[in-house]
Amino acid sequence: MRKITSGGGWPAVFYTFRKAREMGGVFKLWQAMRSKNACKTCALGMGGQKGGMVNEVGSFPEVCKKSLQAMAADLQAGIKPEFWQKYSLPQLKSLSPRELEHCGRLVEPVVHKAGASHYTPITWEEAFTRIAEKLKELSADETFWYFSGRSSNEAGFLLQLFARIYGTNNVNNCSFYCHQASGVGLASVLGTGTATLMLEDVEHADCLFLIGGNPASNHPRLMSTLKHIRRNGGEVIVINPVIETGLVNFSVPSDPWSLMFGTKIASLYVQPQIGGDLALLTGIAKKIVEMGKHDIPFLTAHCDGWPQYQEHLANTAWSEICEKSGIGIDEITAMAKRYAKSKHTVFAWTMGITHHAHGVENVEAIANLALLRGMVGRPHAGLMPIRGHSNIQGIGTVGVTPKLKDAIFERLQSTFQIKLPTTPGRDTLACMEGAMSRELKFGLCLGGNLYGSNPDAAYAGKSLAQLDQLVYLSTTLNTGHAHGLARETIILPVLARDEEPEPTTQESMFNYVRLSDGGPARHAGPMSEIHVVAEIADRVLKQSGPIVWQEMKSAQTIRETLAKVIPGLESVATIAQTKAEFQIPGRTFHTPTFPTPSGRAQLRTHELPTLAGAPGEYRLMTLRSEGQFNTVVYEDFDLYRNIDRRDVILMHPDDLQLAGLFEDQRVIVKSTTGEMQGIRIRAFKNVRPGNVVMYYPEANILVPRTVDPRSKTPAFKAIPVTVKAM
Ligand SMILES: Nc1nc2c(c(=O)[nH]1)N[C@H]1C(S)=C(S)[C@@H](COP(=O)(O)OP(=O)(O)OC[C@H]3O[C@@H](n4cnc5c(=O)[nH]c(N)nc54)[C@H](O)[C@@H]3O)O[C@H]1N2
Ligand SMILES: Nc1nc2c(c(=O)[nH]1)N[C@H]1C(S)=C(S)[C@@H](COP(=O)(O)OP(=O)(O)OC[C@H]3O[C@@H](n4cnc5c(=O)[nH]c(N)nc54)[C@H](O)[C@@H]3O)O[C@H]1N2
Ligand SMILES: [Mo]
Repeated sequence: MRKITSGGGWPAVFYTFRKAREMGGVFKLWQAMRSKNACKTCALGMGGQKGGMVNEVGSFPEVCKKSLQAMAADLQAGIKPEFWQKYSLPQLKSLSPRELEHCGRLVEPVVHKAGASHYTPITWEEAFTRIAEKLKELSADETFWYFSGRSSNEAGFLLQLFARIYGTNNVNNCSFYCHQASGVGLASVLGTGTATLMLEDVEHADCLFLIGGNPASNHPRLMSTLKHIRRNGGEVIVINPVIETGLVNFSVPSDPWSLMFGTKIASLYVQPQIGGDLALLTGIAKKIVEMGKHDIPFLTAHCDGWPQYQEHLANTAWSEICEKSGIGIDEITAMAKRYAKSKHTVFAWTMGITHHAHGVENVEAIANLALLRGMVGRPHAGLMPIRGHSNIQGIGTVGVTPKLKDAIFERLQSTFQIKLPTTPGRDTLACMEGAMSRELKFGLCLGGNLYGSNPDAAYAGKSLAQLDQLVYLSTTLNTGHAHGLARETIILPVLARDEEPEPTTQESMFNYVRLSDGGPARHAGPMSEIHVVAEIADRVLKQSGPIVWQEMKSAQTIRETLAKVIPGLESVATIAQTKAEFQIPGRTFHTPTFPTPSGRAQLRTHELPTLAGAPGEYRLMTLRSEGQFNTVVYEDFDLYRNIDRRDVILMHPDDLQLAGLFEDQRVIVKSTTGEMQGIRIRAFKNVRPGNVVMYYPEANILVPRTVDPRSKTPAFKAIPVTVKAM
């Protein structure tokens, strides 16, 4: 097999043509990809009214493999009615995530009752009746409502509105397993929960810290921005326990020179221990202060807590920093020197930062480091959580959180003369626990794979099994539909974004609201998410004050409501007519005034956490391969890491030698939560010794339900495990 030395490049280009052939020709794929709909994969923000494959600064063509895969999945044929008779539940359970995804598009509602051997197709009418009857029978706080981040603002808003008027705040989204720590950490320091800058700012930065993320696979279109920074002589400093090939060298497919010769991405690559970032970030800050390169006028004029932070840095010993990060003083100095030279620094991060029991503190430490040199509140610099799902940010903006923002709560109550519930809502894991204890009896999932994304997979399966009824609104089959079953499980097939009968809106990670045109339905059976929600609400509530639920089937009517109640979304009322996509006001900070009570940023200080794991254990991170989108696996091969299969553990050759283990050996991997037998070893020199890697979602059997107390996000990336020969 040819060794991959660069991310992107020809493999990505060949892949495009191969996919195009499978999907009925280059023209069909091109048409689908160029339609005016926001891209379906990550939250970098592509498409919308500028047309598919165009980013927010207008550069084209920005293609990525994942957007092709997602499109290909939606272009699949419908699952035939015979399928449900042919495949029994045990058979569905034996299918891999990839096989389930490739069964085809869901086109008719189906139901499964505990003990039955098969799912059975039912009519929409029957499905709605069953759901409405159950909801009428239960009290509202016995239900929960989980949202993934692919649905539109309109669908997300409508469903959370229904859940609240029905009477519960058990409304949450997959952020609790994703970027919640970013929102909480940014809010605690700056009073805002999202990126402080725009894509254009990033393009002009002269230094970018990329911490705990693998955008070469997960946000490929960010790579052209990183390339741009390097070409302009800027620095890209990568902090990651794994050397990701695509972050060393990447061939940007849309750039002929880069495609031929590749572009060096990282100018400095630092490999801390898993979970060592907080110590490392503190170390860089300490060094900056020792070098006298901090911005005292900025710190005194625009920040609170500088004296305490200064004292904390001075009192934290270098020995502790080096031990708890795994990085020596020389490397920390090299990073600090580069940062000290920069005039415009951007700090970007992903799951390597948030998936820890100290995820919020990690984010606060990043914000501290940026504030130390006044890199927030000026153009071409700032903080950038690289978001996951394509509309995860919009889903949060429109109120899909247990606690509504005060302004939204008040506006909803006064606009509609309704009374909203005030009992605290549960976060995602708390809903799973509520299901286990039978406090919760009903769940509805607007997309996603709640079972597959959960820590402690065995627990997740058991807890969902306690529910009376679980309803999934899905486009394709996933492991949740086979392993995450309640006493009664109903799957409702829905339309994808580019099949919606009316335009819908989405928000990118740069706070930019896009308009998707929708398009013709590819199959007769699926229904628009908005229609499904309105039908259920109509049967349960009929009318709530002035809200007639049947009328809420119109995306335009919902947008008019959004404009009235969601601060910053005023112009969505007319966006379908004006086509004017826009930046949400008040979220981009080009001047150093922040939405905190004092208008100043709040520096935070932290104890440095000890590294996870005892002697004889390794620290395990669970992550994504090149060929998957979350729990959906498109192909088993992990291209850039050059790993041929998924039932593997990646270990450094030195660790293998020390433990007397060898390549391809079958081992038992064990954590306090679970064990996996027959896992194969892959020697992987790119991981820092002492740390090991496995693929999510398969490895979720091993992930404990330990959460960061502030964000409620599980520590998916720092799991102590033992590895023993079988
Ligand atoms: N192709 C594709 N694109 C996606 C997704 C997908 O599954 N596939 N998922 C989408 C979603 S929802 C999300 S949230 C994002 C996820 O995007 P990423 O966060 O890039 O995804 P992960 O695979 O979880 O990768 C985490 C990276 O963090 C590193 N890491 C692990 N532990 C640590 C640590 O302790 N410190 C540091 N500094 N680094 C660490 C790992 O080595 C790895 O490179 O991508 C989005 N885009
Ligand atoms: N161990 C471990 N666990 C993790 C992570 C990790 O890194 N390690 N990452 C976590 C993260 S960052 C996240 S975001 C979660 C992911 O959590 P989720 O968002 O819950 O999971 P996905 O796999 O993205 O959901 C995919 C399913 O969504 C459905 N779908 C796709 N498009 C649409 C649509 O347009 N409408 C509707 N209604 N449905 C649609 C399809 O049926 C598909 O099977 O997992 C988390 N879990
Ligand atoms: Mo995510």
